[in-house]
Amino acid sequence: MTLDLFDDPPRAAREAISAGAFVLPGFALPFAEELLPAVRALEERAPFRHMLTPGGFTMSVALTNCGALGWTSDRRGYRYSPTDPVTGEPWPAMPDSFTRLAREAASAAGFEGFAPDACLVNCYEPGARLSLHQDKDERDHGAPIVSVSLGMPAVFLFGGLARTDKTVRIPLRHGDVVVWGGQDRLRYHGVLPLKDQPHPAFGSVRVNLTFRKAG
Ligand code: MD3
Ligand code: FE
Repeated sequence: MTLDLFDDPPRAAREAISAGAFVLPGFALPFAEELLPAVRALEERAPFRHMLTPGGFTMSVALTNCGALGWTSDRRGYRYSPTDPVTGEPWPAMPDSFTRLAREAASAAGFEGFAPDACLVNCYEPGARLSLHQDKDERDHGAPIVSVSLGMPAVFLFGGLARTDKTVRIPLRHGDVVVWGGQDRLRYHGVLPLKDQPHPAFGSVRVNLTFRKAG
């Protein structure tokens, strides 16, 4: 573990959760100033919406996308699509600040040359949660996934390759980045219901950027 001496209290610069999963505490903080306006501009063109699961439930997390491909869900299933079903337009391009952050974070975790083509943006209000699931709709399971937490803190659940495997809880704060690759890419994971702990800039929301190579 490498200590970041500029942090007060000091936190590890990079913490391994398992062989292919790393938390980079505060890695996104130097980008935060650019990220909030970029999210605002994105939601103007592709608003956050609550999608329907194939089972007929409305997700408590609202989401949108940017990049060449966007993740969508409806009664017919989950898939990646080049267009936003709400507007009929292509998803907005991935802002440069997003692409740079994802690439640098992947590299800091040992995955060189990460070039995401999809950024799923999740928006959590108090009480919203994400139940245990696997991310397996992407074609390239060899590429890592980079997740950036902004706004209110959350507790992330990190499980195993079977839904019933025990989970560990990982608290994530504004600016934390998590990178998953290798075998850990297909682990079950989720987010506990969010508590209302307003963030000075984001208010009572948590925004999570998830970068993937989907196509
Ligand atoms: C762990 N989002 O959008 S970060 C999702 O905080 C999603 O909004 C969560 O799970 C969030 O699908 C968690 C992203 C994440 C993505 C893939 C993973 C975590 C992962 C794959 C394996 C283990
Ligand atoms: Fe996921």
